[in-house]
Amino acid sequence: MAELRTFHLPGAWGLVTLSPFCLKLDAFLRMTGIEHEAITASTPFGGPKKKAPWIEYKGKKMGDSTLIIDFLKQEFGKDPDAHLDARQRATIVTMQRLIEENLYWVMVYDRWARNENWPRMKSTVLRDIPAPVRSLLAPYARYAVKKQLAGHGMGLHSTHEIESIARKDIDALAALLGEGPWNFGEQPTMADATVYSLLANILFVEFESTMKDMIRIHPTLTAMLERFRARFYAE
Ligand SMILES: N[C@@H](CCC(=O)N[C@@H](CS)C(=O)NCC(=O)O)C(=O)O
Repeated sequence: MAELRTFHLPGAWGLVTLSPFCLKLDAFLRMTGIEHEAITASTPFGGPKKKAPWIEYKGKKMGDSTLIIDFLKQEFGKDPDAHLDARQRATIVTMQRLIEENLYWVMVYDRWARNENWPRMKSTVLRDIPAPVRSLLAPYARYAVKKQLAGHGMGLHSTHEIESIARKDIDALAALLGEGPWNFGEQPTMADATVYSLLANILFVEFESTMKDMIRIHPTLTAMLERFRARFYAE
């Protein structure tokens, strides 16, 4: 058994996981080559914060993708951002907040609140939950996520308003990338991994989302996502 075990939610359509936070951790591990055993969990409830991803390391559990990555950078002395200056690192923090604290919630809205995506949600993200439990849990999970959406505030907006919020964020990510090939020059960093973790979960999946076209109108951004996939997820 590997010393480091990581737990992520199920994947589909070629993505190892349909959770952006889990995908970011997975991408970090691939970029750094840190040895680990990746385990698919059917729900986030085994995590210490009841959210995915989480890790088990030296008998301890730890949750939150960013806290885990910061810990692993220290513990294994591997950091894809080691060569960046303070301003570039600060930019990554601001990009991460935009992606995870704002744009992520538009993805959640698309998957959980749009009726057309609900059957696919049940057969992908929730598919490993045994059928009798799933039929009881699924409507409750949907209700709980809609409550989270309202609590965050994203769920209080009209669809039109949500789309304009998403467009602004995606345009900003495209502008930050510029001509590429990566956000900071010739080498991928956690900026690229973080962008990939969410945008791949919009562009490369079969959930309906108006954000697909918002991404596609930026060929450089789409090319970066394809490049990241080819480099770290060639299988
Ligand atoms: N800040 C956390 C967020 C993790 C998170 O929200 N994960 C989602 C899956 S994408 C989850 O487990 N949600 C379950 C819930 O909120 O009940 C991180 O970076 O790991």
